[in-house]
Parts: sequence; structure tokens; C-alpha cells
Amino acid sequence: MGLVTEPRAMTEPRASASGRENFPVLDQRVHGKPLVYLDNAATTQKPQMVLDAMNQFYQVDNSNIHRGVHELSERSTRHYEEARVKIQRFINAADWREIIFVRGATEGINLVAYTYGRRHVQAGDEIVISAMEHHSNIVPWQILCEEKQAILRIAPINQRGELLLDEFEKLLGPRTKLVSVVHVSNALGTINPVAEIARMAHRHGAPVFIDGAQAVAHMKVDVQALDCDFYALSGHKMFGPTGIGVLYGKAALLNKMPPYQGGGDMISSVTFAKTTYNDLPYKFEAGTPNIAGTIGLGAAVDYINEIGLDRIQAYEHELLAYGTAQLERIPGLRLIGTAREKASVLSFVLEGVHPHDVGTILDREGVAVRTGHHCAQPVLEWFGVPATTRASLAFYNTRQDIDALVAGIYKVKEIFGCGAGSQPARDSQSRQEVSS
Ligand code: 7TS
Repeated sequence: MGLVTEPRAMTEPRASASGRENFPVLDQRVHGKPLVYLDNAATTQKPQMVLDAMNQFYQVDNSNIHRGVHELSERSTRHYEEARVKIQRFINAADWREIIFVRGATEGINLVAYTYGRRHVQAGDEIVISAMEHHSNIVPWQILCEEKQAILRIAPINQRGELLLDEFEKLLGPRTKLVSVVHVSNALGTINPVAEIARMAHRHGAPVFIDGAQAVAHMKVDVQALDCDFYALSGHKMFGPTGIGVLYGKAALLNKMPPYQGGGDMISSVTFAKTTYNDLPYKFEAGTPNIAGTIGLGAAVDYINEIGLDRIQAYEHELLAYGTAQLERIPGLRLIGTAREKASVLSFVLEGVHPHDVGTILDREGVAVRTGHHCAQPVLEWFGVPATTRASLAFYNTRQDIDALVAGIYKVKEIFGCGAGSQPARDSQSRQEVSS
């Protein structure tokens, strides 16, 4: 069965970029209404192909990897390592040894903070991040800075939620030991110019970490073209399972880093007198990994490739434009995050209604969104809001889904009696730039 619908699906209001029928979970009713799943930044749904790959592993091949001479172990090892090569090609890493399987983007960031960071950051050194980071790209650096008496510098943004690159560059200098920036913001949807940031950081001799958790399901990522030193992603945000992710690192850096965790598989030999470590990537993969999850992630990569990221990106761009236009029309609704380069996220506040109430009422309408600070408290604080309601898109969403969201918001307004009087916010037209 073909996964891809006819090209006209790109502009047809009711069509998605790919058959939703491949996602069993989407075919259900919630509170008696058809499910409209708009919480893809929290986690994406899984196509049948991913579920089948994982099921197949447990039903047919289940065995530990890298350690058995028997047939099942050889099969498991082969499938696990094939997934590594799929990821290598997917993000265009130069070598499969640069692909390290971790639990998710969070673990990828922690790994670098605890290994590269501990080794290279000293008292008075500086790490630069942006004002729009997810907590997982803030807290590991705070822990490191506290331990080392280093300084965390925060690159400011403007009212649209875009980085101020001139200000960014001013933060870089001889004390900068690492720059770590989100590729696509989960709270705002901003796409950051990460290739340019990498060039800037390299001019000052600092390596660059890119948090790609929200990017890889929505756009083509080429780590060599970006020339980033590290890149992290989460499988569950790209139609794969939870508990599996990837840390990409340039081999030259990874080779010089100490191990993150000790245990089986990460060693070359162990004696009580001296232990030597395994080569890349195994040096960073201590213990039995998430084998089924890795194989599921490989299947997710196959699935995305089959549809095509160019096609996904074009479709989602059009859907985001449609959603933005619809939401901007709603009186009293203010979009948070109106960057010119933006992907997949519609974050907003509704005058007079707490986001949790918006989310709860939308849920009763079958519309799943996330409310809260989205683990990006500092940036919401910067915008002067404690929380937002966030609709986040994937390629299986449709204009109909957006229409259901809009209808739900009008229902909220009706219930809270804020149907008239207020004007839609026009933040996207604001030119004011503010440093944080
Ligand atoms: N970085 C970004 C930009 C994220 O959006 C997230 C998760 C992470 C890192 C952490 O990923 P994990 O898979 O290791 O947990 N973001 C969200 C979100 O927006 N809603 O729920 C999780």
C-alpha cells in the first residue's frame, strides 16, 4: 500500500501529506468527538510500520546485541546497527561511528555537558545558550556552570521570538567554551539560523551543540552542511518510540571525550588494575540499550524518507500559514512566537482565560493540545505570560484539524463570556526589539 497520497493533497484543505490511516491511534473518538491530535511537539504518533518493526523484533528476533554468537543475537545486532546507518544517512553524518544511541535529546545534552563540559570548562569560562531554550538545554549547563564556577550567557531575542544575531555574536569571546542552541523552538516554533550560529561560534573557537528535538520531523537536517559539532534528537518526536534518541558528534571531539557511563559494551578490556574503553560509538553506549526502540526509530526514518522531508516541509508550511491566519482572526487571541522562519507550532494566549481552561475545554471537543510552560519557562516569562496553549502540527494534520481547533476556541470564548470586544493581537507586525 502506498503511503503517499496524490500531489494535490498539498493544497487540498481536507488532505494531509500522508495517509492518516497509517496511524492507528488517530482513528478514535475522544469524549464522543473524533480525535484531533495537535500535541506533536510533546510527542508524535507512530505509524503501523514502526509498531510492526518493534513487534517483529520481540516476536521473532529478541536477543541481546553485540554479545551472542547465536542466530538471534546476530539478527538483533544487525537490525540495531542498520538503524544506526539509517540515522547516519538521515542527518548526513560523515561516519556511522558518530551516531550514539541515547534515551532522547535530554540525555544527549547531558552526555555532552558531563563529558565534554566537565573536561573543557573551567572557572570563569562561558557557555552561551539562547533565551528560547527548552529546560533540557538550560539545566545541564547550569549544573555544569555551578560545579565549575563557569558563566552561562543568554542570547537575547526580539518580540517575534527571533534571535538577535548581532547581540549573540557580542556574547562570544575567548572564554566561550561551548554554544548550545535549539534548532526549532518547542514553545515558539522559531527556526534558528544554526549554520550561521555555528560559523560565528567557530570564529571564536567554540564548538556548537544543536538541540534538534523539534526539527528533524519537519525539515531536512544535514549536520555536515550545518557544520555543527553536536546534534541531539528524540525518536518519539519523529514518529518513533519513546526512550530512544540520538547524539551526533564529530568523531574528532567524541574521541577526545571521556565516557559518560561505565558498564558493559563500553569497554575494550577490564582488569581491576586498568580498564580500557571501546571505540566509537560503543564507548558511549554502556549497558543493554533500547534495542526495540532503536529498530523502531530506524523504521520511523524509513517512513519519513518514503514520504519525503521536502514534501513534509512544504505541506506543513502551508498548514502553519493557514492556522496562523485562522488564529489571528480570533478576537482576544495573541500568538506567542511570530518568527518569520517558523515551523509547526501555534502557541497562544486567550484574553481572560487561563490556558489550562482552554486546554480542558478543547479536550472535551476531542482536540488534544498542550497547555503550560512547555518546559521553556524563561522564554514564556520573557513574553510576560506564565503559560500558553500550544497546538503543534505534524504532516498527518489537516486544515480540518485547524478548523476544529478554531471552533473549540470559539466554544471556550462562549463559555467564558469573552466573545466580543477584544481585538486580535498583531505581534507579528511588531518591530520592537528587546534584549533579555
Ligand atoms: N529540546 C526541545 C526543543 C524539546 O522540545 C524537548 C521536548 C526536548 C529537548 C527534550 O526531549 P526529550 O525527548 O528528551 O524529552 N519537548 C517537549 C514539549 O515541547 N512538550 O513535551 C516535551
